Amino acid sequence: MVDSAYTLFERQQTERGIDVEQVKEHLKALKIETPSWGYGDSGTRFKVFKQTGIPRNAFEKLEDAAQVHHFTGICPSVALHIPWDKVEDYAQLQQHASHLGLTLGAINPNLFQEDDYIFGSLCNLQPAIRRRAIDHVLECIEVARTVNSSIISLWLADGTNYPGQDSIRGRKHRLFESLQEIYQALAPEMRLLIEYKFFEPAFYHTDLGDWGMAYNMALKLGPQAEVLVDTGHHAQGTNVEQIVAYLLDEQKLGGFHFNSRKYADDDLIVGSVNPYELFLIFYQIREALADSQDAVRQNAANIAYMIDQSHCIEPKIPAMLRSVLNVQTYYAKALLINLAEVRQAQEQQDVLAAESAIREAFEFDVTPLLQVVREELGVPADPMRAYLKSDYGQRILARGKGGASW
Ligand code: PSV
Ligand code: MN
Ligand code: MN
Repeated sequence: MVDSAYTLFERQQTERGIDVEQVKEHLKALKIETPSWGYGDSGTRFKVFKQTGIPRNAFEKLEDAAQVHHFTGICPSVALHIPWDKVEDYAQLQQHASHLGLTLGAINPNLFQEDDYIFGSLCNLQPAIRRRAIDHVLECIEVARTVNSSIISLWLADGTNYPGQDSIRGRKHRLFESLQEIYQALAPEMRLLIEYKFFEPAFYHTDLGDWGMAYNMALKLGPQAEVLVDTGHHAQGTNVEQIVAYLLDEQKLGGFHFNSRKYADDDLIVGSVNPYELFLIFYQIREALADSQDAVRQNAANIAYMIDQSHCIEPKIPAMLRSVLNVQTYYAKALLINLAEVRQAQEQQDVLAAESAIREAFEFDVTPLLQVVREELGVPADPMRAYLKSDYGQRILARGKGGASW
């Protein structure tokens, strides 16, 4: 059944001029990092919902993440958030990860949950508070060294709520100074990913409010600093794929935090609200992977794909599986875009043909392709069904209620 569906798919795509073997190689190379905080209890600012079976510590979060990797084969690393995942001995945590077949990925310093940070962290007017924030990031760089991670992923809650509350330019200068000290502490193989968000928790102005501000900081800091695009962090109607294309062209796209949004930073399952946007983001990446400039191709090949979602009404592991499978699906569809056909239509300024060449790829059913790729990766053809049939979800209920939050 799978075979005949795949044979048909392969023939159909080959006739369209798509190299299916190459598509499969790209799909096998895709790695998506899942966030430790996606396995903990979470909620909204109104309520944290406690589920039964939630990991009680960072070690158990890794055990849940290992399930996602076990059933998909494409999630070998886990992002940590410090101090949410604070442990006595990070080398021991790394060993635990390695026993589970995982590595530890991006280290996310937390600069938003201390009373001291009420008026900001790296941008704070008070030198002592900036010092505290910088020291925390430096500590995270040490954690990264210990666990062999090469990514520090920085998001700031810094901003103001009222005009005049603080000097916007003054804060910009303080931010750059703080970042410079952090940048200098990076090991040569490390990358500093700078994440932006246009609002929340600050509502009047945010110190890193958009990609331009993050880009400006990254550019001035140097080649080890890049921009992180969290898909939920944009105003309604923003053309996120244009930002992706622009950053790729400047070789400053560090990574993604995938999620879906409807109104604000909702952190819904990626691909659940606007799958076409996700597909169009991958179209830009796909095009960059085939660029004539080495540097652009290299940037496209080194993007850190990460999920940033804290599911509050969904069961955690299936929600993470759904997210990963959605990313894989829309990447697969983007790989079916015939770039030569698009280029030809562009040269002829045939708007409808160009749009059609993009949309056509989106409309194919990639299930047979993904089933074959998964078979070749040695994972179940239907990871969600296989996980639900396993007894893992039942077994973890013994952990009881009251696990770790975020
Ligand atoms: C902030 O909204 C954010 O996207 C940052 O990446 C944080 O580290 C993360 O969410 C926390 O969930
Ligand atoms: Mn994020
Ligand atoms: Mn966010």
